[in-house]
Amino acid sequence: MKNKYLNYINGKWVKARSGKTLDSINPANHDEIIGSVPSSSEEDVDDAARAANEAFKSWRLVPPPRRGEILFRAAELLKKHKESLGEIVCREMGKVLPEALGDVQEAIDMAYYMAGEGRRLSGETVPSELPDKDAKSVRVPVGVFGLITPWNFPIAIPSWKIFPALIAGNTVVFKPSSDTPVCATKFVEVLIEAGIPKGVLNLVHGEGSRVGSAIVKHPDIQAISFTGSSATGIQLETVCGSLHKPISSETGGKNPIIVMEDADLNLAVEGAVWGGFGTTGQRCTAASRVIVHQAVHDRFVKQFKEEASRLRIGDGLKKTTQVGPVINRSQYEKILAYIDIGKKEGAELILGGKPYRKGECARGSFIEPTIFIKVKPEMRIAREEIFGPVVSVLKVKNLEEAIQAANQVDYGLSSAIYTRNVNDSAIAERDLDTGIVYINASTIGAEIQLPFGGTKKTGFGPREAGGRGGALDNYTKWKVIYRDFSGKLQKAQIDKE
Ligand code: UN1
Repeated sequence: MKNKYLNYINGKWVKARSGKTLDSINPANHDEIIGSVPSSSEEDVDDAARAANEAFKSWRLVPPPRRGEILFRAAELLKKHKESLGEIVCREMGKVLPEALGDVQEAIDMAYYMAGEGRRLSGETVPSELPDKDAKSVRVPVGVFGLITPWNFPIAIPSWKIFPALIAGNTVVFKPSSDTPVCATKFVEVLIEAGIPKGVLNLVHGEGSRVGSAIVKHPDIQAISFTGSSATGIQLETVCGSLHKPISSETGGKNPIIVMEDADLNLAVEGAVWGGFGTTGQRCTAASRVIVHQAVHDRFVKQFKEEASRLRIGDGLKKTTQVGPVINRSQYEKILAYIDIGKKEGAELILGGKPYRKGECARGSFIEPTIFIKVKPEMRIAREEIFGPVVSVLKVKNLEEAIQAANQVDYGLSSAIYTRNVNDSAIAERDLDTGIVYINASTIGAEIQLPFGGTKKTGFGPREAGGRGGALDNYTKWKVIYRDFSGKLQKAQIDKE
């Protein structure tokens, strides 16, 4: 018997109007169906958008500290359900259990953080240039937000969007990835238990091409936040542009680790292995390039290959596993195609490069950790996002060349430098053109209290996470209020005496 999950619209669990469903499968074992969910269409999005629009009328008036109490309860409940949520993340998305628990933890952190924002949400109070008049700016909600999320952080990324949207007084139509719909449903169940009123949070499952585009075009949905591929991001940005609809998108990355000649090599190798092969390379922040100073290149490569070759591949639920499967068949094909491209471009494959089919792994989509050396900056494997366990190593002469190679891509999410030289670290911090820079730490593992996002084709619009300068700017708009209590007509800029 397969578990059947539903949409959540206007406070009720409902099927798609068409009655159609989609199956979600375990990437570690394609025979295991995690559950079926509605395959929704425009009419389901319409129901959700209407409900969200109606609920906005009262939710916007709930004092933010009261909204914060609901988020605080959500945090406590997420803590309580952490193990079971982690397990479902592991089974449906494939990441290893400790990372799956980290995914849930990121949502817990975000819930507490945004709960606190309920008592801050501050604007400015400034003096007026005229007597008996005051002036202030306040943050107001935008309205109904369409939130479209990916499969690689199936709990964390929805939390980055849903919690700031709700604390600010918006209502939501949430469309999770069709690869991880059960995680999203379990997450929404917890939020309902925390007391989110009906219509405030609506969940609509289905294919991105259908449901995602219906959300973006719906006239009752005032703004969009999207995380996913660059190609889809650009498509959605184009549609939103033509509709004059704000969108923030967080898309690709091609994140470099620079290893200088004076680096702690053991630490750099550990960072490269964790950043390159953690989450099977399926993070936007994954360290898919390592740029190594020629003086330590050969030693680094030898050690990196040794460490990576020891990684244990398998089902993420097994305690010994370090690298899980890749999400689905089409990503599997895409990653293998990139490995082929790398070989044809003349890079040297020194590790992996093949599907991994030992024992039970034959039933899932597993690929060996793969390392290419002699990669040149202009090669496609050095420029394009692969989103799998494939790392390209580039050799450089000095810091200047390293930074140039690091910046020579269309993306700019995160970057890292391993060095003991304080001046080199300062130069890297200044010149690396990415939204996040790590010094002596890998490219993954951003914390929620600071803005997350990047430069160039990595993103568009305000950043995710963080408070001011990040998520709050995305989910609120400014209103400025002047109050004149002089009882007479006063003219700004003109009444100078
Ligand atoms: C992503 O891959 O889209 O910084 C998000 C990190 C995680 C989030 C990654 N906290 O690696």
